[in-house]
Amino acid sequence: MQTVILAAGQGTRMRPLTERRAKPMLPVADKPLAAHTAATAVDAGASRLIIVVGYESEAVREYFGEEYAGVPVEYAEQTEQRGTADAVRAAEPHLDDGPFAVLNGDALYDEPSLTRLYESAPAVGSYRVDDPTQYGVLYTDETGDDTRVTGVIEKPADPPSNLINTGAYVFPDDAQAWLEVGESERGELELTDVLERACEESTVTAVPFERWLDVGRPWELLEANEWKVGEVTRTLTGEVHDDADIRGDVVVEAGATVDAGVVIEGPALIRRGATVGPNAYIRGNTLVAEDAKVGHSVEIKNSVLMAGATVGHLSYVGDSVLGRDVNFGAGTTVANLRHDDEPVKTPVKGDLTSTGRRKFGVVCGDDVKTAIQTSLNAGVKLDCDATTTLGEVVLRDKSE
Ligand code: TTP
Repeated sequence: MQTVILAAGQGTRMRPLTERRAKPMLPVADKPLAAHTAATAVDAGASRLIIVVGYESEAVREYFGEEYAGVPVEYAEQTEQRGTADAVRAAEPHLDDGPFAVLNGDALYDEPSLTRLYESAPAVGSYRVDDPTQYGVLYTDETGDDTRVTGVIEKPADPPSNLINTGAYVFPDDAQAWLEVGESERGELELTDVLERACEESTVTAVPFERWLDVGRPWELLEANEWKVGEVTRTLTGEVHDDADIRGDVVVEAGATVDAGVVIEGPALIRRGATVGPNAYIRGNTLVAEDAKVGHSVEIKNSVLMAGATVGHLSYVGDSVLGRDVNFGAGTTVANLRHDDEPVKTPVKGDLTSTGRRKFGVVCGDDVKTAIQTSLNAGVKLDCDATTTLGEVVLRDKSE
């Protein structure tokens, strides 16, 4: 099945992590987010990939090259990010005759569900949630058959079902001619209008997905890593000191070093070139990416340290994302819990938004540097290159 992967978006809700890279290139366990999408698609039956790129596209092209997971890869450039239908229209000249799949390059899917989607064309992946009001919700057949989709509605106050649209589709051949859609209420050219047309012209099946994650906001990058780091199996190929205590499913890649006195509780992934310790404590669901450093008396829990990030000494980092080459001064401490036990909130494009998480720490863009004894409040975001002074208490998002 020819498969279009959408990876041109600007990822504005993911700022500051997407200031210098496309969202699909954010690290999730051992590869970029979109590489999980692509690998799962190939396992499910994708025979060729057409990746739609736009924002920060060079790194995407460089990573995937001309072949990925044994199938050929082509690229379509979407010059202006006008919406998902416009993105597929950019890919249309690359499509052969026949049905085609479309997947979001910023979502994780489980392989058995995606295989069922590919086998059920035309079809849309659905996911059952308790409260669908903030999603695209599927109308299903009025006879009570919830496998036949008859339409879709965005963020309805009164949802017609609790099946939401995962943004994974297999469209019929004819849909290649339906990509010219009008602007939606929010001013975008939307693929859901093409889905509506497919529902009118053919029988579209809703394929229930067992697992699915849309990665749009910073805490969802933590959830993506909880999923994929959670799947690693114990492999200690790197240099692990005899006096280190490695518990459970931990991967220490070749070229990584774990020094004396370190305790690592799995699942955790320590990538090549990274150094941990002496005397550091890494707790579950943590990714320490390439060349990152976790030093003496540092505790890291449920966090992502991107490539080259350094937490040198005497610091605590919990439920946080540290961008590329971030450097935390000694004694930098992250708060990740409110005293009232309410979910931590953080601004997303200016609107204070609940993360839905009781524990959430901080998000640092690339090259942030904190001075010694910095205290960072739960939910705070620091833009790329931001710095703090000695003993600074950061209570709100910081841009410089
Ligand atoms: P969104 O998550 O709606 O958009 P985005 O990735 O730009 O993020 P944000 O809203 O935070 O700015 O997009 C869904 C998928 O479609 C995602 O994989 C990106 C892709 N996309 C395009 O390829 N082109 C586009 O014009 C748009 C809007 C999205």
